Amino acid sequence: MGGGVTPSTNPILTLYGYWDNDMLGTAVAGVGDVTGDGWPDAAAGPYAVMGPPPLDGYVFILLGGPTWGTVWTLTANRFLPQCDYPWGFGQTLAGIGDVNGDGIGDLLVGNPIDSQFTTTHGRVYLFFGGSTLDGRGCKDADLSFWGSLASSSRFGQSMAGGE
Ligand SMILES: [Ca+2]
Ligand SMILES: [Ca+2]
Repeated sequence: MGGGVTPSTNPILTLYGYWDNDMLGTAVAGVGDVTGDGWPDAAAGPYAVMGPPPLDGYVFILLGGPTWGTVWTLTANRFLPQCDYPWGFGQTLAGIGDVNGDGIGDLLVGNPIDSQFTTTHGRVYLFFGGSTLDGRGCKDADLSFWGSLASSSRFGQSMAGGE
């Protein structure tokens, strides 16, 4: 017999996907403090979403600290500018530390199946963290990057961050 920890049968928090069969949990990551309150946060995303409008792909951000259990949402919407192929938004995630120097951690959200230019080139969105992160959409990303349009590169299929 090894180990001294008995797995809990009562999870602290259970999240369910926004739509049936969206496979929430395809991406799960500790992302550092992206809300700016000093407590580390976590994030989860689905595999792919083809829900009824207005919400397509999404990311749930689970706030750490005293507000544990609070969930913020980043969304993608096929009818908004820059969101023409939103279904894989949130398929990959990474907290990347504070890349813009404002003292708050920042977040990458991948959509490796973005195909709006006919190939599955993929796209990665950068969101600067902070108190206004909740409710932002892919059109509100601070920066975004496409993979090569010449091939099905699936840019953003794998991402890693650091502090
Ligand atoms: Ca936080
Ligand atoms: Ca920052």
